[in-house]
Amino acid sequence: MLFNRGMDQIMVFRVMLGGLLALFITVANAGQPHQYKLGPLEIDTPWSRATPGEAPNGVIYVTVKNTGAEPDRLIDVASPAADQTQIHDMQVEGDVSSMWLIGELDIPAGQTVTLAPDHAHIMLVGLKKPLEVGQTFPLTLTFEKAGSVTVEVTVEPAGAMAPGQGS
Ligand SMILES: [Cu+2]
Repeated sequence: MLFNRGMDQIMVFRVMLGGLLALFITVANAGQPHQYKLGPLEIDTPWSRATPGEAPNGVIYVTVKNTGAEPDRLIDVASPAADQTQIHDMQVEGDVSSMWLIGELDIPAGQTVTLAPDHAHIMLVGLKKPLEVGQTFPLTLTFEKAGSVTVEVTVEPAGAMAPGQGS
């Protein structure tokens, strides 16, 4: 009996240790660059911005570098965070910014395409719940030639202009 109780305590200790370790890993990951490789494509640090409670839409930014000799094309984006996930381009003229849906985005050979504030972006239309700082959610990117990859998007503060500012 004493022996069994001792084992139980060891198990409890192990579970607690595991929990602490998981917490540490989560904190250590915040603000760190996340890089993914898909054939010749290098996908760098997908990030998003926190949204106020009522905001219907969110945004995702990411950098895609094509290290290959062939052009590729982003043809589909998907995320469980919203009803629809779309590729948008945008333009700023004076005080007026406008954005519109584009079906696909060219990733030319040997070039880096950056989705960033005031540029092309991925739009989360109809958020299922508000995006909170430090939270992560999945995004699946599908390219015409390289295929699909699911990446982790980290939510930065609402006004962030680059990833890693929220930590
Ligand atoms: Cu948009």
